[in-house]
Amino acid sequence: MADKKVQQTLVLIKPDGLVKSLTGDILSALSNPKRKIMGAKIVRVTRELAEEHYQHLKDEDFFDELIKYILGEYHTKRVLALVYEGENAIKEIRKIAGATHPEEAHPETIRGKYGRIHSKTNVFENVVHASADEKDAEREIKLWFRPDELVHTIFPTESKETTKTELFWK
Ligand code: DAT
Ligand code: MG
Repeated sequence: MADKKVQQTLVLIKPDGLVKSLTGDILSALSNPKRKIMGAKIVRVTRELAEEHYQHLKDEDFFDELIKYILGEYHTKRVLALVYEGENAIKEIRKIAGATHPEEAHPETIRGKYGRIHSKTNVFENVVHASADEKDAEREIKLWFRPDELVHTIFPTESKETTKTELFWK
C-alpha cells in the first residue's frame, strides 16, 4: 500500500513533562503494538544541542526563552529522548501530540491535556516534541542519537577510527 510507509521519528518529553511526572501517560498515549521504540535515553541538554535542534526558530522573539525552557531552567534539567518506528509514525505521533499552541491543541491530545503558555515568557510549554516531517525526523534523530544508541536505524552508517577518550565504570 503506497500510503503506508515505515518511518522513524524523534519524540522528546520536555522538562515540563518530566517535572510534572507525565512520562507514563505520554508513553501510554504513544503506545501501539505496531509502533516500536528504537532508542531511549535521558539527556542533560547542552546549549549547543538546544540551539541546533531549534535552529529554524533562531530569529523569533521567543528563541532565547525557548532555549531556556528546553534546557530545563524552569523545570528540571532533563529531557527524555525517544525514537519511534512504525507505519506513518511521523504523522500519527504528531496527531497524538497535538497542535503547537496548547490552546489550539485538541483536549484529547498530549499538548491539549497538559500544555500551557507560560504567563511571563509566553513560551508554549507544550510537554512534548515530535518531528514534523521526514526531513526533520532524519536531522533530529541524527542530532540526538548516535547510531549505536538505536536498536537499528533506517539511515546509512559508516565506521570511523577515533582517538576519543571514553568513560568506563571503575
Ligand atoms: P512544533 O513543536 O509543533 O513542531 P515549532 O517547531 O514551530 O512547533 O516550534 C517549536 C517550539 O517552539 C514549540 O513546540 C513551542 C515553541 N513555540 C513555537 N511557536 C511559538 C510562539 N509563537 N510563541 C511561543 N513559543 C512558541
Ligand atoms: Mg517543529
